Order: sequence, then structure tokens, then C-alpha cells
Amino acid sequence: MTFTLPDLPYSFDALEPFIDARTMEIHHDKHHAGYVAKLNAAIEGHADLAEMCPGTICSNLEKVPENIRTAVRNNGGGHFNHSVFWKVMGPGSSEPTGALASAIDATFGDLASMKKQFAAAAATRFGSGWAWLCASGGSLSICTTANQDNPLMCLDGYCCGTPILCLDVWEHAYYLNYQNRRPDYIEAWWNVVNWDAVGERFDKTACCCGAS
Ligand code: MN3
Repeated sequence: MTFTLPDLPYSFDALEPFIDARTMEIHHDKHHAGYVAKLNAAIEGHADLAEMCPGTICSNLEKVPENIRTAVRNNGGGHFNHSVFWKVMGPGSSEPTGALASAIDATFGDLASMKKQFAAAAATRFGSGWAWLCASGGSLSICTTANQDNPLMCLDGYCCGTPILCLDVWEHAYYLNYQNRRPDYIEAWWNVVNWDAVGERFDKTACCCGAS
């Protein structure tokens, strides 16, 4: 059993004009595929790791043998993060509803305030990384992580909840269309957030296996 690249749940051009088809194709077929291939190479001979879901590996890095831990952290994180990222986007606009909408209002005051805080975090993450909205015990928090780290790794400064929404702020996610204008990419990205998918993730936050 090895890890496999999940299909995109929509076509490469589905998120245009906000995210262009060429970026989506390279991002999925080259970058995400690369993380999967390197993760599989790193865990060769470790059947116990091959049977875990990517989220479980990220939550248990200390159990990964030290000689492959960095490769598993980078590429297992890359596999988990992108698997979530594709699913929390989609064509067409939506709004948070139900329990998620209530939790956003309770934690941040309103949706606009949550978006403002999330966008500021994403814009100020230095270098490559991710911005996250996490749920824990029904409440929400925002943080960013470096490289391909994610909140499941529960490292210093990261929120230790279940990721329900994420944004890739590596340059490969936006450079073709936005060049160095990361804030423009972030602002446009809200148009392709699939809030129904985020709400389903919020409703299932008892499950550790976020990439499934
Ligand atoms: Mn990426």
C-alpha cells in the first residue's frame, strides 16, 4: 500500500478567473504529485507508515524513524495539505451556514472579521507556508505554518486543532497569475472557497483523519 495522488474534484479551469488552469495543472500534477512520490520513496520498507492516513502521520511525527522524519514531515505534510486544499475550494460562490457560521460569529464577531484576520495571517507568513482555520472543541482559531507543516504537527506557535480550511501561500500557488502580489491572490481566493466543504469538515472535527 502506498500513497496516491487524489484526483482534483473539478477541472483545471473550474476556479478561473481567480486561479488559472495552468497554475492548477502544475500545482496538482507536478507539485502535489511530487510530494506523494517523495513520501512513498521515504517510507519504503516501513509498512506501518504506509498504512496510516497522511493526517495520522502528521500527528505522530515523533514515532517516525529519525533518519526519514524530515522527508516524511515535508512530503507527508505536502500530501495532507494539498489534499485538504483541493477539497475546500470549488467553483461558484457560497457562504458559511449552520454550526460553522455560528462558530465564526462566536469566535470572530462576524465572517468579515474572520476573513480579515485570516488574510492578514496569510499575507504576513514569511516565505513559503500555509494559513489555516482550525476547529477544536467547537471553537475556531487561525494560524500559519512554515513550509509544508500543518497544525496537526502541533508545534510551537501552530494552532493545535483540526484543520478545516487552508490556503497555500507558496509562490507556486499563485505566481503565474499574481506574481509578487500575494494579497491580491488571497483576496481573489475567497471567491473559490467551498464553504459547504468547510462546514462538513467542521461538523466532523472529532475525526483525526482529515485527508480522507
Ligand atoms: Mn502547493
